[in-house]
Amino acid sequence: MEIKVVRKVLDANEKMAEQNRALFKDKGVFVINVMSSPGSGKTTILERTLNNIMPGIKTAVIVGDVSTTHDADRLAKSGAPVVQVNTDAFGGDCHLAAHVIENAASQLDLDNIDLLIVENIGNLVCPAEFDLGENLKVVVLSVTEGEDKPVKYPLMFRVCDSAILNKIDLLPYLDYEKDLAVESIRKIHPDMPVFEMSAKTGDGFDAWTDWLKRCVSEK
Ligand SMILES: Nc1nc2c(ncn2[C@@H]2O[C@H](COP(=O)(O)OP(=O)(O)O)[C@@H](O)[C@H]2O)c(=O)[nH]1
Ligand SMILES: [Mg+2]
Repeated sequence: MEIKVVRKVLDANEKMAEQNRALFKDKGVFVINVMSSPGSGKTTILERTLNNIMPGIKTAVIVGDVSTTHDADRLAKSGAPVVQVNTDAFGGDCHLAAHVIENAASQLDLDNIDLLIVENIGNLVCPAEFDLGENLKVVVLSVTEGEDKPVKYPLMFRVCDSAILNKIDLLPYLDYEKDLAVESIRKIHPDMPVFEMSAKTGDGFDAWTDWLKRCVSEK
């Protein structure tokens, strides 16, 4: 019984995601969905990404959190239009769903946007199950989270199109085996691009934005 209920929720989400995909395609908007556990650096990466790709690429952001507008406030400083979604208004969901994106996107001038970035709610489990109608999914893993997270949360790493290994500036202070982390990602998703970077120092950042720019230009 419980499985049927979950199935229905996911089927309804899939329908809405297809509608979103058609709308974004019609409007010529490329959409990426950035996911990770809380604190791995999504907002910091996006702050630097927006500074790097704008104004060349007209970008907007939808950011999800259970509560507060902290991330939207940080990202709005770039000048990009930002819509904050707080899920505590509807039960504190731990992920963004397609109907939430549809609603948030209706507050944006899609005719004037090339790239829409979604910062999902910090969680390595639920967001992986919800298609939003995006073109690409990106997972961020930071070096303070342990090398084994990809094999512990395989669905996230399977469904994503690229991975960012963030906070490499901290490696000298940790017993973290970076190669083991990359190997752990490759075990789940053998040919996925992995961008090793520090969003704090900017080290390794260009490979990520070059890839993103290429994806947007090839849309
Ligand atoms: N040392 C270091 N800290 C970082 C880096 N990226 C983010 N942080 C810090 O990690 C914390 C969480 O970052 P935030 O961007 O809010 O993560 P989010 O919850 O995934 O959006 C903040 O204190 C950031 O300053 C990085 O590359 N290196
Ligand atoms: Mg954030």
